[in-house]
Amino acid sequence: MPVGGLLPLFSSPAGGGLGGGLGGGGGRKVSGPAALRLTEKFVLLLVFSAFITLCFGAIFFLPDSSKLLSGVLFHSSPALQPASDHKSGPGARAEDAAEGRARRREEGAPGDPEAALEDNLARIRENHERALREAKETLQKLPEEIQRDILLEKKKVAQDQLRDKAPFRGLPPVDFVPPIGVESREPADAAIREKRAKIKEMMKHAWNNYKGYAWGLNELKPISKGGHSSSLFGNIKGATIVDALDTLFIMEMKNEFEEAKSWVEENLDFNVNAEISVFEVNIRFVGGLLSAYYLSGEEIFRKKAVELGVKLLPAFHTPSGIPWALLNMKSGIGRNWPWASGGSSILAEFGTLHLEFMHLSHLSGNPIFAEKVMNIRTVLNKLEKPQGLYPNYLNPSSGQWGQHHVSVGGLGDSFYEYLLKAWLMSDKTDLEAKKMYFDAVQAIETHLIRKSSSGLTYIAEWKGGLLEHKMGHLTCFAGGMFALGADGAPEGMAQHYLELGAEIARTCHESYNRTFMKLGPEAFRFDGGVEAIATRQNEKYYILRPEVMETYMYMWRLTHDPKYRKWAWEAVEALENHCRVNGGYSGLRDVYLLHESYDDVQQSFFLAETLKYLYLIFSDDDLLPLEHWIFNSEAHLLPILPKEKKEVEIREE
Ligand code: DMJ
Repeated sequence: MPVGGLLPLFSSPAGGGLGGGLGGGGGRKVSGPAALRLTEKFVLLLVFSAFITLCFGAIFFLPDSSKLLSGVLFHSSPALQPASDHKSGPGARAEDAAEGRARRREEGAPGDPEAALEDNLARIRENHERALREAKETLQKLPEEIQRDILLEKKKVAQDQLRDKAPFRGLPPVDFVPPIGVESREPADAAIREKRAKIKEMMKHAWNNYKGYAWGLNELKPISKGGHSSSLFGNIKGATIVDALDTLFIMEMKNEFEEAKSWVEENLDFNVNAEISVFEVNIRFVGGLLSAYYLSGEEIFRKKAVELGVKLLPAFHTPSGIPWALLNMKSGIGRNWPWASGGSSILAEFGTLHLEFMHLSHLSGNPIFAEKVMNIRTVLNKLEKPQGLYPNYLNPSSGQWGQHHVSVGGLGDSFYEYLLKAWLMSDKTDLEAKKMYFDAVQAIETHLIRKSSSGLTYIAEWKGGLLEHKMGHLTCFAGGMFALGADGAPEGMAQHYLELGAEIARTCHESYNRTFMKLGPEAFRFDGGVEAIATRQNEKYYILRPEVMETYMYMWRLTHDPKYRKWAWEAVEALENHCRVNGGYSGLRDVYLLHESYDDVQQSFFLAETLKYLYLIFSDDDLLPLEHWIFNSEAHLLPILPKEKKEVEIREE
């Protein structure tokens, strides 16, 4: 159908004006110049809208221009180069920069601004052409056809919804498998015993204050002594309770665990009319409930986990099956963060559902959860990856990448973690996940990992081919990840990955050590003459994050190098000196200040992760052995599914 078919007013009986060209004659009678001006205005409006759409497209697909400069101007050197290769002294920085640029040109990629620009232009052209093609196709459709398409789409979504709901009339009985390594012996060494007891006391302080001032609410405000609610959970309540369950269990705080369980039984309600973050609710609530079930065998946790999993299914009702970031739990309507590149979903969000969803299928006997996350993988595997890297943004409607930003920190981090852990959790049978993980890590090493002038290894961020020499606190989890994956590394690479983990741990320790409070900033930089230091005011805060303790925990377990216990204890002292207040533990606004400026939030992940990892560092290895347990991204425990049990049981209807 030609465009004119949609615009009957274009043709005049005289065949003049725009109508002669577009309408092909025979159209409705036009009464005069005023009407003609109206049609002209309409056409102009259409053209103008198309133009604006294209401009917006260009903005979304162009890399951040301020970062173009930083990528070109700042030096970096490959992390694999030995530290001694790095010159010190005043001339070193400029030479390094020149070497860096030459090397990037040889590689023909990430740092070459011309190639990157060319690349970006080609991508913009391609995107514009696609947008134009799609617009033309839509314009060529009859209104009835468009309406039919909409109805079909609606029907498909409704069918999907029905299908997702249908099988959940009840849970099949399962035999609870007693958990391995949950009864902990007291450490033999008295000094270690004392330290572990201190960490348990910290947990009591955090829990009792939450209980006293914010019971049943999501988080505690330890300074103002009240509840703190975050929009991440909509109006689901009790984030701290669900997040803390397994820490209470392994610390043998039995009474507290029982009161938490009763709260879940009586109050945890998912019938809420509010928008939640699918990722956050999954890692904290689904993960926390699954973990509590696997540790205690209490049916209520399995029931609640599956009930919540079902509520999350409508998030996957997108054309590609890549889930929305945000979901209204009542209406089942999803959307993405408004700031995310052109309506994209976020890699670290949709990529951090796999472990929990595989267990939901395992515990419910229903394959639907596993199908949803396996489809994410299928979509990812079909896409071409720039330089082998995974961009942080993926559009759920087109199934195409958004902005080419890559990060092992915020927006990307736990996607990589879940690839590795999917393989481990499958009892090493999920070879696809293993391949995806090691391929991704190889690309990350080539394009993102660098060594500073003084020899600190760091993981930079990649924006449209250019590097930003900044590492987030979140990125510090990667030390533990590299070490955990070392065992399955390609031949001859195991030691290398263990060392890489150790180097990242050292860099993150430096980021703590170079502050006044001895707690790390949100992000630290390796440019403008600084190393492992935050230079921007809005990156100097510490919100009780766990990633550095997480890496120390894996490094301790895998190497038993005493420095990890020493570093962990430094952090305990810093938390006690600067974050502990009468009403619990608070985050800090600036870790470089001489006096505490509190943010007045006790994050639920402080109880779920930070204190749990610290406790494990001062426990024997037979408490939650790594051969039997996987920690989800919120440090919740999921057992490895033994080979013979890994198949999802399909329930007879
Ligand atoms: C936690 O909620 C999880 O570890 C998540 O994967 C990243 N951010 C926080 C802690 O910093």
